[in-house]
Amino acid sequence: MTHALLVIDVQNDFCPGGALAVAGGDEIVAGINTAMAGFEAVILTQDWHPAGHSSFASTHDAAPMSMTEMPYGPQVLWPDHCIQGTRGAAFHDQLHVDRADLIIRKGYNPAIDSYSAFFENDKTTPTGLEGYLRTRGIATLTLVGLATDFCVNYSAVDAAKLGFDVTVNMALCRAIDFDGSLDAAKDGMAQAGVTLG
Ligand code: VGL
Ligand code: ZN
Repeated sequence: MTHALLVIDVQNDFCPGGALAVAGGDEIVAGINTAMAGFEAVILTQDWHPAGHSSFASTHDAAPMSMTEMPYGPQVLWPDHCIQGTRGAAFHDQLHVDRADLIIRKGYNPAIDSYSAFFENDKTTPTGLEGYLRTRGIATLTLVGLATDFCVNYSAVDAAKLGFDVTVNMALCRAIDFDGSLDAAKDGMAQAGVTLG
């Protein structure tokens, strides 16, 4: 059975100095590179927004980190980040990108944010990752990356709901931890049957 490492959004904008910096985001890169050797498959995700994306506070003349109501439900409004083709959207320079079998981009739909590697935030539009994993015979996933409470959390919960055997290696993740989001994410992942390692 093939065991894959799913590396979530280890991009410059989520590292110190970036537009949506996660504290210690760069500290996990060396450990992720080392961990890659233990997996038959390595898959990277890349947050990849067009300029003026609907998840950006600037698009709504709103304050960053405020909430809005989208047709698909509540949505945090973020600072502009991971704009397609920019340095902020690029992977951290030290990440072993060459080891990846697949790089899957998400968040490119202007009207829908996409935290999860599997479904956009409307919870119905698929990214195609499920089909890729199933056709490769991958049933077991370990997740690492940024941010624990958003894209790692949503990806892990969706993967578990889809029937994958899911572990999140918490030592190789860092969180935004905004308004209790980290505790809520841990509870949600545990409830969904995700192993927090
Ligand atoms: C993320 C907020 C907005 C993440 C992406 O990678 O966790 N968070 N876009
Ligand atoms: Zn984003």
